[in-house]
Amino acid sequence: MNLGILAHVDAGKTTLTERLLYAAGVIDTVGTVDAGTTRTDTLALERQRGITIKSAVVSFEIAGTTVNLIDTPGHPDFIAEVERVLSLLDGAVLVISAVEGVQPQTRVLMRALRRLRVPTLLFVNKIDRGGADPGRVLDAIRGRLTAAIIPMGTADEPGARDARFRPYGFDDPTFRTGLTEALAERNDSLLAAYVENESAVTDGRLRGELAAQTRRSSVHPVFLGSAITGEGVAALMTGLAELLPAEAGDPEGTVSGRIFKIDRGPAGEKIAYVRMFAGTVQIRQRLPVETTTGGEAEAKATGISVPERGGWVRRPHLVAGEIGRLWGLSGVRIGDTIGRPPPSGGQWHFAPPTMETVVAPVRPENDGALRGALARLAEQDPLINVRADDTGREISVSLYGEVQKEVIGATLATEFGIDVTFRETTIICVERPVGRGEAVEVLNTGSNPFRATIGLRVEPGPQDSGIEFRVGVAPQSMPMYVYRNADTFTDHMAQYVRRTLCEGRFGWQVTDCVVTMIDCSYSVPDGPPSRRGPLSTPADFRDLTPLVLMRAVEQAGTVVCEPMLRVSLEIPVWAISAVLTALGRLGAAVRHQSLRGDLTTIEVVAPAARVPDLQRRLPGLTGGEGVLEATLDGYRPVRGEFTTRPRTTVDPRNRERYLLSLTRQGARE
Ligand SMILES: Nc1nc2c(ncn2[C@@H]2O[C@H](COP(=O)(O)OP(=O)(O)OP(=O)(O)O)[C@@H](O)[C@H]2O)c(=O)[nH]1
Ligand SMILES: [Mg+2]
Repeated sequence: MNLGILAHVDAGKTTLTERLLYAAGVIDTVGTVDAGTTRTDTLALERQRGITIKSAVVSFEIAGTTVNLIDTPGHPDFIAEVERVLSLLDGAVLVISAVEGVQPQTRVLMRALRRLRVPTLLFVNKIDRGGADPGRVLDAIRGRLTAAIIPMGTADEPGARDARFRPYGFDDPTFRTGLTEALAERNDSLLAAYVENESAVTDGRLRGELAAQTRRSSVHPVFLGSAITGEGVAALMTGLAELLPAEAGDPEGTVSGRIFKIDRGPAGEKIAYVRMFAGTVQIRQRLPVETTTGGEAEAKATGISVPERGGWVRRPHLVAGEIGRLWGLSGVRIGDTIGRPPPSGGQWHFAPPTMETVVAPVRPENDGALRGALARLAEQDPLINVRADDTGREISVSLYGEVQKEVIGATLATEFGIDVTFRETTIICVERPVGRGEAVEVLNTGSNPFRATIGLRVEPGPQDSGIEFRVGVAPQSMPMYVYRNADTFTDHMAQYVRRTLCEGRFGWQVTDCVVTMIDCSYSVPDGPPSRRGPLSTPADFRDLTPLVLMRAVEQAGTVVCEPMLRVSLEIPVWAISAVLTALGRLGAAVRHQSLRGDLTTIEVVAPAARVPDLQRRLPGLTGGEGVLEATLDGYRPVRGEFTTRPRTTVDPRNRERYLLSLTRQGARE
């Protein structure tokens, strides 16, 4: 079972992981985050800061099932780490603090887990801490996360060091009735049996139905406890074994796996972490690899290891259902697939970074080394997206926030020996088409440098829909002899389109649009005169697409939109009026306000560009007591002036894009 532990920062994921390893007999002393001795926070930076930065895999056994647990970071700056593991999970535990309750990131994560239908148990942690209030937290879960929860017990003496978790028994009439009703709501035959004769519904049936509905992600059982004292952890473990699915997949099937993490070994060798969905990989076996940019290659694993009892052990093979480390796949990147593409994945689950910053070496002679080091970091975190401007002199990286920026700086200094400075942080905008645009380049005509006919139409799509690519031409007009079938041709065209739309009229990603292929033809030596000529190649379609598409985009026109953040502020009551005045000046709209004790929570939506300013002023306005948390709320057309982004020339992630932009320029001239 591949199990993710997810939560808002500091809810206790790493501490809970440590407890689970201890309870499973893998370790005999419990490490702590505060002393920097846990099994999953192994980076020096994680230990210094007491936060998780990278996802880590550890494994243990419960009741004969091997559990690969993935401890993830909760800080929103490291959401990319969660992004990559989401599509690998058989199940998840979402941890919620019994003191802080439902927090902004809790909602972001639960939304993604429910959208992907990942079977999820909730764990209300820290019942031992002063201020713990499980009743209020359960209400908040129902109100703000999901009403489909089944509390599996209650806490005695919450807020005291010896707080206890008391599981409900099936003989407890209140629990039994509540459970039966909740399950019957989603199962008509159970409902009929219940209405007919309540006492005829057996414990076995209820248990089976609870597991079935949890596995379908229709309901979420809630456990309570304390990762520090270990209370409630045994009950959670039983819940993991009984309620979450553990299906291995078919080891005899066609090989299918996804690479979700890249590390470097002590000698700089590349280590790829793969989740196998089907088939078996043998050491030194040739493996077909499909890259995220549409390329295909063959690779051979020269070494394999799997997690076992808190460490990693070497093995000659890796089978369906397992997570493993592969050595020897030198060309692979995160997101690449091995063998047949797995059923899910590929799409984004969370919002992309909204900021970027220019990085420069303190000593100019380190410039080359810095570029190399950033390329390495981008390999481990594709969302860092290293770009260079037109002149190739300035390098910038995309960012989720200030903490990530500090971590990048510290990593460059300690791992690569390069001191850097960060110049101004700016926001990353997007472009949306405002109208409809069409362009066609016809084969064998003067303006067309390539052997293909391509016609494309661009029109606005629904908000937050991303890029949708449709084909509006008949299969017989597609170059099947190179692309095997219509689906492969469509997939490749979609990739060319997506790549082109990385930079719109003003240099920003074009999004929320529908692109339709309205014309298509290719040339063949023995074709009719209009189509006669050397055989068209995929390169013709790849290189002509940006030319045609950019003309269609020009015609459609685009508007630059800036990221808006939903900001949650927790401030002392006495500071309300000063904070509201400051918010008004920032152009922030108040969405929600609530009071708890002498603290007020205010939720506002404000332009991302203004939030750092608010963050700087908050301590002054609240006597240092204010807390600010922000999540992306979408994009809005910029009012007034907007910035044009310099075009990419060198992007270590995607050299092809560079070549394409040259083709584009050359063709225009
Ligand atoms: N009292 C109490 N403190 C806890 C409990 N669980 C965790 N903590 C403390 O909460 C802090 C954060 O714990 P972590 O385990 O690092 O939390 P995390 O969710 O892994 O944090 P990130 O990975 O940085 O998002 C540490 O100081 C822990 O000692 C608990 O059950 N009770
Ligand atoms: Mg952690």
